[in-house]
Amino acid sequence: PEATAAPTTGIAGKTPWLTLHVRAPLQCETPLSLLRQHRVTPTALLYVRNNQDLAGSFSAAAAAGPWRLELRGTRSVTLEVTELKRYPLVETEMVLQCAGNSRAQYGRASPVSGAQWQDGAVANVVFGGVRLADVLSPLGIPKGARYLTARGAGEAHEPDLPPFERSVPLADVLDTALLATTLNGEPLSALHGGPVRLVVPGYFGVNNVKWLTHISLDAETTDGFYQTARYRLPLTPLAPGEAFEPTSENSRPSWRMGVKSLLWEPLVGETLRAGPVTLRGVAWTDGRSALEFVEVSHDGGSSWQRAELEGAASPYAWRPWSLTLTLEAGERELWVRAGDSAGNVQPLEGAGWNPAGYEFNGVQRVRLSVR
Ligand code: MSS
Repeated sequence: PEATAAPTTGIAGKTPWLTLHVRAPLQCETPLSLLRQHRVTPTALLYVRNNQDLAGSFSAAAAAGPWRLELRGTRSVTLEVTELKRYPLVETEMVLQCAGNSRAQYGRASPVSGAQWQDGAVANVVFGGVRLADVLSPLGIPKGARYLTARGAGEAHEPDLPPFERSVPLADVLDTALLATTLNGEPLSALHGGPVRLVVPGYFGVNNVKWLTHISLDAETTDGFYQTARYRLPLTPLAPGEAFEPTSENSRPSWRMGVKSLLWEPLVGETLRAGPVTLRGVAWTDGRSALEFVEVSHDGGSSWQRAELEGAASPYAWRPWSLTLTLEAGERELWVRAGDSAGNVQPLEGAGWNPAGYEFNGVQRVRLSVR
Protein backbone atom coordinates (compact mmCIF):
# COMPACT_ATOMS: atom_id res chain seq x y z
CA PRO A 1 0.00 0.00 0.00
CA GLU A 2 0.98 3.64 -0.42
CA ALA A 3 2.43 5.31 2.68
CA THR A 4 -0.18 6.81 4.94
CA ALA A 5 2.00 9.69 6.19
CA ALA A 6 0.49 13.18 6.22
CA PRO A 7 0.55 15.45 3.17
CA THR A 8 3.24 18.14 2.91
CA THR A 9 1.18 21.25 3.55
CA GLY A 10 3.03 24.55 3.66
CA ILE A 11 6.23 23.82 1.74
CA ALA A 12 6.86 26.69 -0.67
CA GLY A 13 6.76 25.63 -4.29
CA LYS A 14 5.40 22.14 -3.56
CA THR A 15 2.00 20.60 -4.03
CA PRO A 16 0.53 19.68 -0.62
CA TRP A 17 -0.05 16.14 -1.92
CA LEU A 18 3.45 14.85 -1.48
CA THR A 19 3.76 12.14 1.16
CA LEU A 20 5.61 13.50 4.18
CA HIS A 21 7.99 11.13 5.92
CA VAL A 22 10.04 13.59 8.02
CA ARG A 23 9.48 17.34 8.34
CA ALA A 24 13.01 18.35 9.48
CA PRO A 25 15.26 17.62 7.79
CA LEU A 26 12.63 17.38 5.06
CA GLN A 27 11.92 14.00 3.48
CA CYS A 28 8.85 13.71 1.26
CA GLU A 29 7.99 11.60 -1.77
CA THR A 30 5.70 11.75 -4.77
CA PRO A 31 2.66 9.47 -4.84
CA LEU A 32 2.69 7.40 -8.06
CA SER A 33 -0.76 8.77 -8.89
CA LEU A 34 0.92 12.20 -9.37
CA LEU A 35 4.24 10.99 -10.74
CA ARG A 36 2.53 9.14 -13.59
CA GLN A 37 0.98 12.27 -15.03
CA HIS A 38 4.24 13.58 -16.52
CA ARG A 39 7.23 12.33 -18.47
CA VAL A 40 9.30 15.20 -17.03
CA THR A 41 8.39 15.59 -13.37
CA PRO A 42 7.33 19.18 -12.54
CA THR A 43 9.41 20.70 -9.74
CA ALA A 44 6.28 21.11 -7.59
CA LEU A 45 5.98 17.30 -7.54
CA LEU A 46 9.68 16.45 -7.13
CA TYR A 47 10.55 14.52 -3.97
CA VAL A 48 12.90 16.05 -1.40
CA ARG A 49 15.51 14.30 0.69
CA ASN A 50 17.62 16.44 2.99
CA ASN A 51 20.10 15.11 5.51
CA GLN A 52 20.57 18.60 6.87
CA ASP A 53 18.12 21.23 7.91
CA LEU A 54 17.74 23.55 4.97
CA ALA A 55 17.33 26.63 7.12
CA GLY A 56 20.76 26.14 8.67
CA SER A 57 22.70 24.77 5.74
CA PHE A 58 21.54 27.13 3.15
CA SER A 59 20.53 30.37 4.76
CA ALA A 60 23.79 30.97 6.60
CA ALA A 61 25.91 30.42 3.52
CA ALA A 62 23.57 32.32 1.23
CA ALA A 63 23.34 35.28 3.62
CA ALA A 64 27.13 35.55 3.74
CA GLY A 65 27.22 37.24 0.32
CA PRO A 66 27.73 35.94 -3.21
CA TRP A 67 27.83 32.15 -3.35
CA ARG A 68 31.39 30.96 -3.86
CA LEU A 69 32.53 27.67 -5.26
CA GLU A 70 36.09 26.46 -4.80
CA LEU A 71 37.48 24.01 -7.34
CA ARG A 72 40.80 22.31 -6.67
CA GLY A 73 42.58 20.82 -9.65
CA THR A 74 46.33 21.12 -10.12
CA ARG A 75 45.56 24.80 -9.67
CA SER A 76 42.69 26.04 -7.54
CA VAL A 77 40.12 28.64 -8.30
CA THR A 78 37.27 30.23 -6.37
CA LEU A 79 34.37 31.32 -8.51
CA GLU A 80 31.22 33.23 -7.82
CA VAL A 81 28.27 31.32 -9.18
CA THR A 82 27.45 34.15 -11.58
CA GLU A 83 30.83 33.56 -13.28
CA LEU A 84 29.63 30.18 -14.48
CA LYS A 85 27.67 32.10 -17.11
CA ARG A 86 30.94 32.34 -19.11
CA TYR A 87 30.66 28.67 -20.03
CA PRO A 88 28.15 27.10 -22.42
CA LEU A 89 24.87 26.05 -20.81
CA VAL A 90 23.92 22.40 -21.31
CA GLU A 91 20.86 20.46 -20.17
CA THR A 92 20.47 16.79 -19.23
CA GLU A 93 17.15 14.97 -18.86
CA MET A 94 17.73 12.37 -16.18
CA VAL A 95 16.36 10.21 -13.43
CA LEU A 96 17.04 11.51 -9.92
CA GLN A 97 16.47 8.68 -7.48
CA CYS A 98 17.22 8.41 -3.78
CA ALA A 99 19.37 5.41 -2.83
CA GLY A 100 16.63 4.63 -0.30
CA ASN A 101 13.82 4.66 -2.86
CA SER A 102 11.49 1.62 -2.51
CA ARG A 103 13.13 0.82 0.81
CA ALA A 104 9.75 -0.22 2.23
CA GLN A 105 9.69 -3.16 -0.23
CA TYR A 106 12.62 -4.77 1.59
CA GLY A 107 10.38 -4.84 4.65
CA ARG A 108 8.55 -7.88 3.27
CA ALA A 109 11.73 -9.87 3.92
CA SER A 110 12.80 -8.05 7.11
CA PRO A 111 12.36 -4.43 8.31
CA VAL A 112 14.97 -1.84 7.31
CA SER A 113 15.84 1.47 9.01
CA GLY A 114 15.24 4.98 7.69
CA ALA A 115 12.26 6.78 6.18
CA GLN A 116 10.00 4.11 4.74
CA TRP A 117 10.07 5.34 1.15
CA GLN A 118 7.61 3.66 -1.16
CA ASP A 119 8.45 3.96 -4.86
CA GLY A 120 8.17 7.74 -5.21
CA ALA A 121 11.62 9.01 -4.14
CA VAL A 122 12.39 9.21 -7.85
CA ALA A 123 11.72 11.63 -10.69
CA ASN A 124 12.73 12.41 -14.24
CA VAL A 125 13.92 16.02 -14.45
CA VAL A 126 15.98 18.34 -16.61
CA PHE A 127 19.06 19.81 -14.92
CA GLY A 128 20.88 22.65 -16.65
CA GLY A 129 24.26 24.15 -15.96
CA VAL A 130 27.81 24.02 -17.16
CA ARG A 131 29.86 20.95 -17.82
CA LEU A 132 32.12 20.30 -14.85
CA ALA A 133 34.91 19.40 -17.29
CA ASP A 134 34.75 22.86 -18.91
CA VAL A 135 35.59 24.48 -15.58
CA LEU A 136 37.85 21.80 -14.13
CA SER A 137 40.00 20.71 -17.07
CA PRO A 138 41.76 24.08 -17.53
CA LEU A 139 42.87 23.83 -13.87
CA GLY A 140 44.67 20.56 -14.61
CA ILE A 141 43.89 17.15 -13.20
CA PRO A 142 46.43 16.25 -10.49
CA LYS A 143 48.43 13.11 -11.15
CA GLY A 144 46.99 10.13 -9.34
CA ALA A 145 43.58 11.77 -8.79
CA ARG A 146 40.97 9.02 -8.94
CA TYR A 147 38.02 10.53 -7.06
CA LEU A 148 36.08 13.74 -7.16
CA THR A 149 34.87 14.91 -3.76
CA ALA A 150 32.05 17.42 -3.53
CA ARG A 151 31.05 19.26 -0.39
CA GLY A 152 27.79 21.02 0.36
CA ALA A 153 27.36 24.02 2.67
CA GLY A 154 26.11 23.54 6.17
CA GLU A 155 28.88 22.41 8.46
CA ALA A 156 29.62 25.73 10.13
CA HIS A 157 26.03 26.52 10.97
CA GLU A 158 25.19 23.17 12.52
CA PRO A 159 28.07 21.94 14.64
CA ASP A 160 26.35 18.65 15.45
CA LEU A 161 26.23 17.61 11.81
CA PRO A 162 29.31 16.67 9.78
CA PRO A 163 29.85 18.35 6.40
CA PHE A 164 27.94 16.69 3.60
CA GLU A 165 30.62 15.23 1.38
CA ARG A 166 30.43 12.58 -1.31
CA SER A 167 33.12 11.15 -3.57
CA VAL A 168 32.56 9.60 -7.00
CA PRO A 169 35.02 8.05 -9.48
CA LEU A 170 36.48 10.96 -11.45
CA ALA A 171 37.03 9.28 -14.82
CA ASP A 172 33.50 7.90 -14.83
CA VAL A 173 31.75 11.23 -14.27
CA LEU A 174 34.02 13.84 -15.83
CA ASP A 175 32.26 13.84 -19.22
CA THR A 176 28.72 13.90 -17.84
CA ALA A 177 28.81 15.84 -14.54
CA LEU A 178 27.22 19.28 -14.40
CA LEU A 179 27.53 22.24 -12.11
CA ALA A 180 23.77 22.68 -12.21
CA THR A 181 22.09 26.05 -11.77
CA THR A 182 18.69 25.29 -13.34
CA LEU A 183 16.01 22.65 -12.83
CA ASN A 184 13.31 22.15 -15.45
CA GLY A 185 14.34 25.42 -17.09
CA GLU A 186 13.97 27.55 -13.95
CA PRO A 187 16.69 28.79 -11.58
CA LEU A 188 17.58 25.95 -9.20
CA SER A 189 15.65 26.54 -5.96
CA ALA A 190 17.31 26.33 -2.56
CA LEU A 191 15.21 23.28 -1.73
CA HIS A 192 16.87 21.34 -4.53
CA GLY A 193 20.41 22.60 -3.96
CA GLY A 194 20.50 26.08 -5.48
CA PRO A 195 22.27 28.22 -6.28
CA VAL A 196 24.56 25.44 -7.52
CA ARG A 197 24.57 21.68 -7.25
CA LEU A 198 26.77 18.88 -8.51
CA VAL A 199 24.79 16.64 -10.86
CA VAL A 200 26.12 13.19 -11.81
CA PRO A 201 23.68 11.55 -14.24
CA GLY A 202 23.19 7.82 -13.70
CA TYR A 203 24.27 7.99 -10.05
CA PHE A 204 21.95 7.72 -7.04
CA GLY A 205 20.57 10.99 -5.65
CA VAL A 206 22.96 11.13 -2.71
CA ASN A 207 25.90 11.82 -5.03
CA ASN A 208 24.22 14.93 -6.45
CA VAL A 209 25.52 17.29 -3.77
CA LYS A 210 23.33 20.32 -3.09
CA TRP A 211 24.52 23.81 -2.03
CA LEU A 212 27.89 23.02 -3.55
CA THR A 213 30.87 24.87 -2.07
CA HIS A 214 33.96 22.73 -2.80
CA ILE A 215 35.19 20.25 -5.38
CA SER A 216 38.50 18.50 -4.99
CA LEU A 217 40.32 15.70 -6.81
CA ASP A 218 42.12 13.12 -4.73
CA ALA A 219 43.66 9.67 -4.75
CA GLU A 220 41.14 8.48 -2.15
CA THR A 221 37.48 9.06 -1.36
CA THR A 222 36.53 11.38 1.50
CA ASP A 223 36.45 9.76 4.93
CA GLY A 224 33.32 11.79 5.74
CA PHE A 225 30.33 10.29 7.50
CA TYR A 226 28.04 10.23 4.44
CA GLN A 227 30.68 8.34 2.45
CA THR A 228 31.96 5.85 5.00
CA ALA A 229 29.09 5.26 7.46
CA ARG A 230 25.97 5.79 5.32
CA TYR A 231 24.93 4.95 1.75
CA ARG A 232 27.04 1.79 1.60
CA LEU A 233 26.16 -1.66 0.34
CA PRO A 234 27.56 -5.01 1.52
CA LEU A 235 29.93 -6.71 -0.94
CA THR A 236 28.64 -10.16 -0.02
CA PRO A 237 24.90 -10.87 0.26
CA LEU A 238 23.28 -10.69 3.71
CA ALA A 239 20.42 -12.78 4.99
CA PRO A 240 17.34 -10.62 5.64
CA GLY A 241 17.62 -9.32 9.21
CA GLU A 242 21.37 -9.83 9.46
CA ALA A 243 23.31 -7.09 11.28
CA PHE A 244 25.90 -5.18 9.25
CA GLU A 245 28.47 -2.47 10.04
CA PRO A 246 29.95 -1.09 6.83
CA THR A 247 33.74 -0.78 6.55
CA SER A 248 35.93 0.02 3.56
CA GLU A 249 36.68 -3.71 3.24
CA ASN A 250 33.18 -5.19 3.44
CA SER A 251 31.16 -2.58 1.53
CA ARG A 252 31.00 -0.23 -1.46
CA PRO A 253 29.49 3.26 -1.82
CA SER A 254 26.07 3.70 -3.43
CA TRP A 255 27.02 5.04 -6.84
CA ARG A 256 25.47 3.95 -10.13
CA MET A 257 21.79 2.97 -10.29
CA GLY A 258 20.68 -0.51 -11.27
CA VAL A 259 18.10 -1.14 -14.01
CA LYS A 260 14.60 -0.56 -12.61
CA SER A 261 11.00 -0.34 -13.77
CA LEU A 262 7.81 1.05 -12.25
CA LEU A 263 4.23 0.10 -13.00
CA TRP A 264 2.07 3.11 -12.23
CA GLU A 265 -1.16 2.35 -14.03
CA PRO A 266 -3.06 0.63 -12.54
CA LEU A 267 -1.91 1.16 -8.94
CA VAL A 268 -1.79 -1.24 -6.01
CA GLY A 269 -5.23 -2.02 -4.65
CA GLU A 270 -7.21 -0.83 -7.69
CA THR A 271 -10.22 -2.81 -8.83
CA LEU A 272 -10.35 -3.49 -12.57
CA ARG A 273 -12.83 -4.98 -15.00
CA ALA A 274 -11.96 -8.39 -16.40
CA GLY A 275 -10.75 -8.30 -20.01
CA PRO A 276 -8.07 -6.30 -21.78
CA VAL A 277 -6.18 -3.91 -19.47
CA THR A 278 -3.47 -1.50 -20.59
CA LEU A 279 -0.59 -1.31 -18.13
CA ARG A 280 1.74 1.68 -18.12
CA GLY A 281 4.92 2.69 -16.39
CA VAL A 282 8.52 3.77 -16.89
CA ALA A 283 11.94 2.13 -16.71
CA TRP A 284 15.51 3.38 -16.58
CA THR A 285 19.17 2.39 -16.30
CA ASP A 286 22.33 4.20 -15.21
CA GLY A 287 22.77 5.49 -18.77
CA ARG A 288 25.91 3.45 -19.41
CA SER A 289 23.95 0.37 -20.35
CA ALA A 290 20.77 0.77 -22.41
CA LEU A 291 17.28 -0.31 -21.40
CA GLU A 292 16.58 -3.54 -23.32
CA PHE A 293 13.15 -4.67 -22.20
CA VAL A 294 10.33 -4.41 -19.69
CA GLU A 295 8.22 -7.49 -19.07
CA VAL A 296 5.20 -8.38 -16.98
CA SER A 297 4.09 -11.65 -15.42
CA HIS A 298 0.59 -12.35 -14.09
CA ASP A 299 1.35 -15.93 -13.07
CA GLY A 300 4.03 -15.49 -10.44
CA GLY A 301 6.94 -15.46 -12.86
CA SER A 302 6.12 -18.61 -14.89
CA SER A 303 5.63 -16.58 -18.05
CA TRP A 304 6.56 -13.02 -18.99
CA GLN A 305 5.14 -10.76 -21.70
CA ARG A 306 7.24 -8.01 -23.23
CA ALA A 307 5.98 -4.44 -23.02
CA GLU A 308 6.37 -1.88 -25.78
CA LEU A 309 9.00 0.80 -25.07
CA GLU A 310 7.60 4.18 -26.08
CA GLY A 311 9.19 7.37 -27.37
CA ALA A 312 12.87 7.84 -28.09
CA ALA A 313 15.55 6.49 -25.78
CA SER A 314 17.61 9.12 -23.94
CA PRO A 315 20.46 7.65 -21.90
CA TYR A 316 19.78 9.09 -18.44
CA ALA A 317 16.03 9.66 -18.70
CA TRP A 318 13.31 7.17 -17.91
CA ARG A 319 11.40 5.58 -20.77
CA PRO A 320 7.63 5.05 -20.77
CA TRP A 321 6.34 1.56 -21.58
CA SER A 322 2.93 -0.02 -22.04
CA LEU A 323 1.45 -3.47 -22.40
CA THR A 324 -2.12 -4.65 -22.95
CA LEU A 325 -2.90 -7.84 -21.06
CA THR A 326 -6.11 -9.80 -20.72
CA LEU A 327 -6.88 -10.35 -17.05
CA GLU A 328 -9.42 -12.81 -15.71
CA ALA A 329 -11.55 -12.11 -12.65
CA GLY A 330 -9.97 -12.77 -9.27
CA GLU A 331 -7.22 -11.45 -7.02
CA ARG A 332 -4.21 -10.86 -9.24
CA GLU A 333 -0.59 -9.95 -8.60
CA LEU A 334 1.36 -8.43 -11.48
CA TRP A 335 5.14 -8.69 -11.50
CA VAL A 336 7.17 -6.20 -13.50
CA ARG A 337 10.87 -6.23 -14.31
CA ALA A 338 13.31 -4.64 -16.75
CA GLY A 339 16.63 -5.70 -18.20
CA ASP A 340 19.55 -3.77 -19.68
CA SER A 341 22.08 -4.24 -22.47
CA ALA A 342 24.74 -5.40 -20.00
CA GLY A 343 22.58 -8.44 -19.20
CA ASN A 344 21.32 -7.19 -15.83
CA VAL A 345 17.72 -8.10 -14.99
CA GLN A 346 15.87 -6.90 -11.89
CA PRO A 347 16.19 -9.55 -9.19
CA LEU A 348 13.31 -11.19 -7.37
CA GLU A 349 12.16 -9.89 -4.00
CA GLY A 350 14.66 -9.97 -1.19
CA ALA A 351 17.73 -9.83 -3.39
CA GLY A 352 20.20 -7.35 -2.01
CA TRP A 353 18.55 -6.94 1.40
CA ASN A 354 20.61 -4.61 3.62
CA PRO A 355 19.71 -3.08 7.01
CA ALA A 356 19.49 0.50 5.72
CA GLY A 357 17.45 -0.59 2.71
CA TYR A 358 19.52 0.96 -0.06
CA GLU A 359 19.29 0.36 -3.82
CA PHE A 360 16.10 -1.73 -3.96
CA ASN A 361 15.52 -2.77 -7.55
CA GLY A 362 13.64 -6.01 -7.03
CA VAL A 363 10.73 -7.05 -9.23
CA GLN A 364 7.77 -4.77 -8.52
CA ARG A 365 4.67 -6.64 -7.35
CA VAL A 366 1.26 -5.04 -7.70
CA ARG A 367 -1.87 -6.64 -6.23
CA LEU A 368 -5.16 -5.92 -7.95
CA SER A 369 -8.75 -7.12 -7.82
CA VAL A 370 -10.24 -8.00 -11.19
CA ARG A 371 -14.04 -8.31 -11.29
N1 MSS B 1 23.26 17.38 -0.69
C1 MSS B 1 23.45 17.98 0.49
N2 MSS B 1 24.33 19.03 0.58
N3 MSS B 1 22.80 17.58 1.62
C2 MSS B 1 21.92 16.52 1.56
O1 MSS B 1 21.35 16.16 2.58
N4 MSS B 1 20.88 14.76 0.21
C3 MSS B 1 21.15 13.89 -0.91
C4 MSS B 1 21.34 14.66 -2.22
N5 MSS B 1 22.22 15.80 -2.05
C5 MSS B 1 21.72 15.85 0.32
C6 MSS B 1 22.42 16.35 -0.81
C7 MSS B 1 20.17 12.82 -1.10
S1 MSS B 1 20.32 11.43 -0.14
C8 MSS B 1 19.28 12.83 -2.15
S2 MSS B 1 18.31 11.47 -2.50
C9 MSS B 1 19.19 14.01 -3.07
O2 MSS B 1 20.04 15.08 -2.65
C10 MSS B 1 17.76 14.49 -3.11
O3 MSS B 1 17.65 15.56 -3.95
P1 MSS B 1 16.31 16.42 -3.95
O4 MSS B 1 16.62 17.59 -4.84
O5 MSS B 1 15.24 15.55 -4.60
O6 MSS B 1 15.92 16.76 -2.58
MO1 MSS B 1 19.08 9.84 -1.16
O7 MSS B 1 20.23 8.90 -2.13
